Amino acid sequence: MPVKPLVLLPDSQLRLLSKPVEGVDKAVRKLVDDMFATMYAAPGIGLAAIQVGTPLRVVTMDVSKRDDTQEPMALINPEIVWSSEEMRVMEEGCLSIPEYYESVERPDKIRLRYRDIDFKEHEIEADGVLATCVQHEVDHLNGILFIDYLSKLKRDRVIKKYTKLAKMKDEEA
Ligand code: GNR
Ligand code: NI
Repeated sequence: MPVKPLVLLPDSQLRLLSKPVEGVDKAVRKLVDDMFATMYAAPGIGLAAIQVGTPLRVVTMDVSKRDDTQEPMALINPEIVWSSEEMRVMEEGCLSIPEYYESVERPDKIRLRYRDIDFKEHEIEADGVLATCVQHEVDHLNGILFIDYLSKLKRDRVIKKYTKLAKMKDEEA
């Protein structure tokens, strides 16, 4: 289960529209395994396939609070089929934008349709951290980042900072 390198801002891959999975084969199972390894190593509570460079509609997630009770979830082709009028604000971060956190307002509750690792369809309701995380991950599948919800001033500042950092790393290499 190798840990994969994360795709970081301002990499244009993060703006791709990820493609639906047609069925779960060996390659998709390996992708999910690698994504769990990468997500837990980071550590993060969610990961979209594009963050490891694969433009498929695959998400891993674990919003459990304690380390000793892992609750791994793999979401294939997740779709938000309903969201509440009621909103909530949560501080968000993203593994593709390391060590940057900002408050984002999103629907408080959602209804999620997805397929599991056996390609079986499920529909669940989510609220709290799970609802926030699902919305953040589904956004990734559509090329949207949480900084897109901030003011243009804040967003431009963040992009500039990470562009500089990427250039510095490039020159090192
Ligand atoms: O690890 C993560 N934490 C987090 C916190 C608040 C809202 C969303 C997230 S997702 C993030 C991992 C990530 O970048 N997933 O795409
Ligand atoms: Ni993210």
